[in-house]
Amino acid sequence: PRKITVGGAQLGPIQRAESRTDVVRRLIDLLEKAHRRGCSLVVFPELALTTFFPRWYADDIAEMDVYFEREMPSAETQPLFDRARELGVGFYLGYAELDDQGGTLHRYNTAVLVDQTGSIVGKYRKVHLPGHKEFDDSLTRQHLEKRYFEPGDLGFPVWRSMDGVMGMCICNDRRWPETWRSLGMRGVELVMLGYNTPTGNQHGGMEPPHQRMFHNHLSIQAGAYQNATWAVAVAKAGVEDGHELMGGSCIVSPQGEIVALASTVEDELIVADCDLDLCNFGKSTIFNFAAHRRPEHYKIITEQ
Ligand code: ING
Repeated sequence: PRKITVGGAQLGPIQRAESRTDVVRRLIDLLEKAHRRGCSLVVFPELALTTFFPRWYADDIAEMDVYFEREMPSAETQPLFDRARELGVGFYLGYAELDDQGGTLHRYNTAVLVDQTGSIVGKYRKVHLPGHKEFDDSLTRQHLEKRYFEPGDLGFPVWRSMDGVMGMCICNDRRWPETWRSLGMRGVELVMLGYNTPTGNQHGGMEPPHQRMFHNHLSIQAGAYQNATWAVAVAKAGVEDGHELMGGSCIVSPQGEIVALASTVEDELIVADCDLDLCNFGKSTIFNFAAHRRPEHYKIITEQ
């Protein structure tokens, strides 16, 4: 069987004042712990190098470029790549990407997949950006990803790596079935994703905490089950400068069952042995797309 031991490296809060160097130290500690527990792949959260800055408004978005990476690896993140290569552990890393395309700056909410040799196998840019673009004073909390990021322009690719078909998405993407099915159509066997999910809503209300966690796991379990794929979903959690993010990092099997679950809102490693061949059952029976899908009736899904 094609077994891969995967770690979900949940991060506790990153305060606005915290340096990348301090954060990279935390990432390396989690990576080394994962290696000690037999992992050959580790998933870090969305925007894993900085605080969740889209909660803050800046008139000139260039003010937020301090939270972006112009290159990956950068000087601050090189130690993580070096240590991962030494230990032979691949990883998913979420970060804010500043891409200079011939003098024009483009900003994306990005994740990279790095293999056990420390080289970048693939890049994904978040497609579903939640929230709003302008300051909205009717809200108790801002969520300005549409202000600081462009929608991803790379689609939902998969990469053959680590003896399987690997896919990535980011945070809000997990709530959209289109994300999972796009990856499923490409034969994905393990979807990695990081998230930063505020607990309070933007209208001052607090959904019952169990409801927010329920929707998180519901989305991931459904996506995994309906596309017969493993899913590793990893939070940045805890209170960042007074703003709370939920935890609930989990590893979900191709049958949609949670096989590993975080119990804290701090730096915490969860681990599971993922047998990629467990995907074969769903892909060859209930979710045998070639045998059962009727795309002639689905056109509406791609309409505006
Ligand atoms: N965060 C949230 C998420 O999709 C959100 C936005 C929060 C949507 C609560 C719905 C409910 O998990 C990001 N960064 O996408």
